[in-house]
Amino acid sequence: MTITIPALPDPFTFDPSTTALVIIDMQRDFIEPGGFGESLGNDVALLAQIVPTVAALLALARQSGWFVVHTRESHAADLSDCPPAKRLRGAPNARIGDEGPMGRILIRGAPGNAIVDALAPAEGELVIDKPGKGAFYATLLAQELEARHITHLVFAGVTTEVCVQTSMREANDRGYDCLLVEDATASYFPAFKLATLDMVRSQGGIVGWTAPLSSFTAA
Ligand code: TIU
Repeated sequence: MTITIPALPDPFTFDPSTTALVIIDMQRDFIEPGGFGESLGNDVALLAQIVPTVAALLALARQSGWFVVHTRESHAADLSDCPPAKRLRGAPNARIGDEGPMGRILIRGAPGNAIVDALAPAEGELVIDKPGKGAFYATLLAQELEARHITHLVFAGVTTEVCVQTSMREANDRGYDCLLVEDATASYFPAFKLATLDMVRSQGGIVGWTAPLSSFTAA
């Protein structure tokens, strides 16, 4: 059974049984004070605002039988998967791996690296730890999606122009039809979010589609 929803640049048609919701990096490290996002000098309140919308999207996906994937940007405790080029950029006093108010910054298993409570993964949902900005780089995401015959990906999460856009471009190059939910994604830079939405759907949907959550709830 396929469903068609209003979207840009044109309507988006998908079959729930071959669709996955991919929620990118809704982690305390980006959304709460004291984590990686704030260490880079950002106002994290801009990201916290979308949590209720992402929660509503997650509830809809669970109810509709979509496969659900959560990602976490994270590194091994010994930093063996964190290139020095990544670690040395950003704030000099609070680098990846340094001790912060929520444990070691961006380190797998640290309290700050967890997904926020309101969006906690449920049993049977896939959690992908990713060392890069893209969700496919150095992870098993491609194999996991292929094994489930997934063809369509609905994206949400943070930040729009960094990890969400990188992951969506990786997915687009792998042949997935991708849609970004406009009000379920956020950036520390609102203008970058708007620019990303425009980039994705320009040129006939060069990277994919965008639509608000209301397009799905109406359908
Ligand atoms: N800094 C920033 O905007 N984002 C990241 O570092 N990672 C993600 O987007 N998850």
